[in-house]
Amino acid sequence: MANFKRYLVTAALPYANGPVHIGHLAGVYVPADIYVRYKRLRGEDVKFICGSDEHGVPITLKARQEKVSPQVIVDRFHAINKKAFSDFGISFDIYSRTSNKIHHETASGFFKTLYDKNIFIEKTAEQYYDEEAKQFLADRYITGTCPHCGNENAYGDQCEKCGTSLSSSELINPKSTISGNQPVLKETKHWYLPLDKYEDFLQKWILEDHKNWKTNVYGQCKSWLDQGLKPRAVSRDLDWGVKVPVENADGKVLYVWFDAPIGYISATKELTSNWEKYWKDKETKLVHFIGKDNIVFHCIIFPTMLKTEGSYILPDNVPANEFLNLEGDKISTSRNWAVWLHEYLEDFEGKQDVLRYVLTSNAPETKDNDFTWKDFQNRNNNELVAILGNFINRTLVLTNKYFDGIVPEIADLLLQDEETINEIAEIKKKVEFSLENYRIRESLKEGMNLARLGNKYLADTEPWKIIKQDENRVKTILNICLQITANLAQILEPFLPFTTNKICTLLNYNKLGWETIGSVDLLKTGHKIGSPELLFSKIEDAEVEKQIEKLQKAKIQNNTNNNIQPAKPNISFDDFTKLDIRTGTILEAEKVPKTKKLIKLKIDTGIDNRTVVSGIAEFFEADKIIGKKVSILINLEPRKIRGIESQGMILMAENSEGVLQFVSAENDIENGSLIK
Ligand code: B3M
Ligand code: ZN
Repeated sequence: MANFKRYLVTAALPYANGPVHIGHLAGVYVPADIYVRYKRLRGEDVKFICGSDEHGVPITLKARQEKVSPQVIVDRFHAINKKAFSDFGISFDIYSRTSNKIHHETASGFFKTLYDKNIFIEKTAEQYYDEEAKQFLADRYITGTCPHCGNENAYGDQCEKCGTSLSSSELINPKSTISGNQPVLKETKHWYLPLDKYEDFLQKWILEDHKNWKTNVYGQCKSWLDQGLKPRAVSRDLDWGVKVPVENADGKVLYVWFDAPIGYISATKELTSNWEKYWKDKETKLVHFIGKDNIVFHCIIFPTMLKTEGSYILPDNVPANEFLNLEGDKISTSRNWAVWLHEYLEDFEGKQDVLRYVLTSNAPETKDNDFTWKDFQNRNNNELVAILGNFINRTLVLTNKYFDGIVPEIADLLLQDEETINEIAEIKKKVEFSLENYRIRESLKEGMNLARLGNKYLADTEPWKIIKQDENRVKTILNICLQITANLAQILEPFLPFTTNKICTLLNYNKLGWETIGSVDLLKTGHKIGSPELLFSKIEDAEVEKQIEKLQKAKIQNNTNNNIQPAKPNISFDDFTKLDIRTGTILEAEKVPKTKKLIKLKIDTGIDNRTVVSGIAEFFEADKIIGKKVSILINLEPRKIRGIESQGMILMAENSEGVLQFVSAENDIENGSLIK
């Protein structure tokens, strides 16, 4: 492993179109902060970079919704998020923003360098255009059906359901998100980064030289490279963003994913005049903390940009996390299904470390994980209160009670004491190993084992039982407990900085640094500690129930407002009368083999018995629906589905969650009755 002189750690720049939520925290900001705090505690030279991503369609769409300028939106959320991060103890060295002048200059300078080196392909191609809004429809300005999974609400740049990255020309039934209209194709010129030309370099750099990357990251890169890379447009027809700095480029800005990662560079420039040392010296270790949806941009596109520019270093690691769900459902800003950081900080004042602890213990490092309020309560009550808080409180109470808060001296060390002391150094090694390998969840668990060790030592030695007969023995025991407490104040600092500061205050102690962990001479004999105070308090049922109710309300509101499909365009009466819909009964039903969704039905339509193949198997078991009354469209052109001719279509109602139900007449009306 190379030896690095300094660290440049970046955390994905959140879009300033909404507040930060627990999914962002668990995936990116908490692990990054832990890593950085650990490196600082080791005395390393570290810069921790972040800021708001203020360009791109997510911002302009939000501005359009609210009928305000994009600047109003980014000003609002930049302020909210900057404050929330800081109040939560995320210790960025700088939280910048991409609407800054320094960023516009840096990003356009970067583009210009590549342009002058003839890296880009300049190409005119047809793109979707909204004639009513008079605008080209980039990225999220266009939705349609995903060609891979059939999701009808896929965006022009990505399908959120199956995760595939798309280009708008692939969408089936494209629709403008601005007007709802069907767009037309129109020619426009753009600059493309020819990723295909750098495949060999990327193959080697990632697949051979970075086999140590997390499996989820390595796997995604491999699958991109295996599929073959294509040139990618790095400009857009928009009026919000960094202007394309070449002639004849009116109305064109840099693609947000071109300028945003350059934001890491601009922020470093803003932070220090020494910025080049961090970006251009091979002895700097560059680490990007991101969520899994950002992998391709940080592992393939940005490195290609850096490489072609020529003077920059490339990331040493990109420890991307998977996603955190909330109470069994995908976190969603638009559906308001989230726990917002700024709201948490209000509702749980002074409990930053509880959330930091829960999100780390349950971090989605190797797979998606679920946050539940019940688990939050349990981890607080059964781990922070019962293990960590309990050990430290007992140590401080007993020291005050028996020795007036003065650190007693060690008399003789028994084997039991020595084993306990040795264990501290072992734990330090394990925490270090996990942190160096970005296994943050595991490292917290190891760190908490020190508190477990303390509790076990107290339970085994029972000082309260022997204080009368053997005060000297109790002195030794409490000295060791106090040393464990001081060690905890250091080893847990990256994870629980608010708590470890409190522990230091209670001990009347200043942290000495990572290397001293393992020592049992952190608190000198005769040192006076403060009086005990509880570090954590129990979280009651009522508190978490309130949060669950809050979520439930959001869900109800959503179902009534947002998720119901908008009305389709009007049709003529004649169009309607062409439909022949009848009442019928299901006579037979069997699952179509080797399919997930299909059931083959035999329907009595009143005029005949016919076969219909229906995509309802996810919602119904075949043998349970025999005898059901249904409505059936009988004059739909027959078509072959999996080799079976389907002669009609059963009408189904789909609710906002995608759950299907049969549409059938209320009374026992005879089969073949016309529905009109
Ligand atoms: N703003 C995407 C996101 O928030 C984007 C990250 C930019 S990092 C350079 O998921
Ligand atoms: Zn899809």
